[in-house]
Formats: sequence, C-alpha cells, structure tokens
Amino acid sequence: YEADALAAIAKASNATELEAARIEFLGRAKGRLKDVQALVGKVSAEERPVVGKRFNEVREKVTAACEARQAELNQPKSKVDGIDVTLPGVAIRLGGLHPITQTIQEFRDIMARLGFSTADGPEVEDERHNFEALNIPADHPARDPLDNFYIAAAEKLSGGPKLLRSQTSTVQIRVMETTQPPIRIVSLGRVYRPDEVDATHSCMFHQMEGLMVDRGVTMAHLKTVLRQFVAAYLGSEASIRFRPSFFPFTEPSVEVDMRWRGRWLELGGAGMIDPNVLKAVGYDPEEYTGFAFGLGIERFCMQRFGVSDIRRFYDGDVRFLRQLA
Ligand code: FA5
Repeated sequence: YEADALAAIAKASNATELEAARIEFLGRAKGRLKDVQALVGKVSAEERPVVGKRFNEVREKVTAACEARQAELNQPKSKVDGIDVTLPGVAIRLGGLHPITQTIQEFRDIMARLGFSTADGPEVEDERHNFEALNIPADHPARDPLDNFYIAAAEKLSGGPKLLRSQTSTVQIRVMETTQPPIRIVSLGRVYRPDEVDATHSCMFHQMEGLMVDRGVTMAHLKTVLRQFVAAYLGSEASIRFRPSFFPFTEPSVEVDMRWRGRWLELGGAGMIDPNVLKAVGYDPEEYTGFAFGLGIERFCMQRFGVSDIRRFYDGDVRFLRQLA
C-alpha cells in the first residue's frame, strides 16, 4: 500500500490526477486505507499497538506526500520545454559607442550651441581640395608623396591624382565653393598621414575643422569661439594658449596648445583665412573675412578620459573600450 500510494502521488502531474490518487489511497468511504485499517482490526491484542502505530505512520506519510505534491503543483509553472524560466537569465552585453564617436557627438553638440552646423566631405580627395585651393603650391613640402597616402588605383579611375585627405581643411573649400557667406560650420572626420606612430601620433586620426566667414569676422571671434569650446568640453579650468605659427591657408596663423600632464600639448592650428583662399572660391576678400581652425580630436579625448597612449583607441581591445563606453 505505502509504495503504491507514494508512487501514484508522485506520478500525478496535475490537480485532477492528484485528487484521484488521494481518493484511491486516503478516501474515507472506499479508499484503500479503509482496507488496511480493517486488517489492523484483525490482528491479536498483543500485536495491535505495534501494528496500529505503523498504520498511523503510514497514513501520516501518505497524507504529507499528498499535501507536498499539491503544493508543488500549485507553484507557477516554471518549466517551459524543460527550461526553468524562473532562473535568472544570462545578462546580454550591449555594445557601446567608441570613445572617439562619443567625443565627435559631444563636439557637434557644443558647436551647435555656438551656432555652427555640420558639413561633410569625402575622405578620398583630389589635390585641388587638399592643397591647391588651400594655397599650398605644387612645390610645397606638404605635398611630398612620402608625406601623403596617394591612391594609385583611384587615380586610374578618376584621371587625376587622388589621396586620402591629410586634413579636414578640404571641407572648408567644399563648403565655400557651394555656399555664400555668412557661413558657420564644423566638419568632423578622419584624416590620414604616414606619420611615425607614437603615444600622441597615429597614421589615421580625427580632426574637427571650424569655419566662419562673414563681414567683419576677426581674430577676436576665433579666440572666443575656441576658448568657449575648450571650456565647454574640458571645463573652465582647462588652460589653452595661442602661439604664432604658419599655415599656407591662414594669415595670421596660430597654433593652439593645451596644458596636459604638466606640459603643453598641441591641439591644432587656426587663423584668419588667407585672401588667396577666399579668391580661390570666388569670394571678395575686401568684402568678407573669416577664420578657420583644425583640431586633433584624439588629443582632447585623451585628456578627457586620461588615456596616455593614442594607440589604445585603435587596438580594438574591448577591455579598454568597455571602460570608456
Ligand atoms: C592642420 O592639419 C591644419 N589643417 C589645421 C588648420 C586648420 C590650421 C584651419 C589653420 C586653419 P596640423 O598638421 O598641425 O594642422 O594638425 C592639426 C592637429 O591635428 C594637430 O595639432 C594635432 O592635434 C593633430 N594631429 C596631427 N597629426 C596627428 C597624428 N599623427 N596623430 C594624431 N593627431 C594628430
């Protein structure tokens, strides 16, 4: 009886089956327990206490098993196709934005608040946009094939020399060729140079180009925009300085440095657009003036995140990238 009863209870897979097993084994009217009880009544008087005790034990055990099974069946169904859906799941790791992408988005937002919209240009450029219109003549050292990534295959297709742009200043020309002042744009993108790679130089990096052209634009506008931009990104305590410099496409020209780990780190170049450049795009330099700047995006990002080596950004090591995502 005991083994049969426990097996039937365990086998019951729903409330109806369990109730049937309960009636069969524990039912007061016709259940099999009644038969067992009847047998107990037949044993001799000496044996009765022992047999009676065993009878009670069995009854309690079967009753308890029945109740336990009932509680089990009342639990919410947790297994679906053999999988326990109440177990905690495996966390799905979501991807994050690359720190340079985050920086680009933030730069765009800051510059938008200063009234600059965004423009884009191609990464594979011709010599007019990368050099000529920027007042960089054919014999200028910046055009040395060893200092640029010329693309022989692209030249065959397009007929003229093509190169991976070495600066985002190309976009200045593209915008001025197609738009009339007033202009206030930034362009953020990749540039390529066969530079020797070290902690602060990569052969592919990003620049933010800024361009403002209108009547009466002066150096004071340039310095104010750059100071406001740096304060917005790195905090008002960040210190920058302007150093006289030279670029073929600006006059006067400056270099912009930032205080970094106890020394000055070059952020980029800037200046008032050279009249030759304004003429190359068909503007009258007597009517319009403008400023331009080109900043290295990685340098800012390194400062913000405390990254000491530019190569970390491009190693593709997710353990590093995840910390900045
Ligand atoms: C230029 O590229 C000029 N087009 C900037 C400019 C724009 C001047 C408009 C005037 C008007 P330069 O070669 O100095 O300038 O590069 C600008 C910045 O890019 C550097 O200051 C530096 O922050 C960053 N940079 C240059 N080379 C690398 C490199 N190999 N890796 C990472 N960042 C670099």
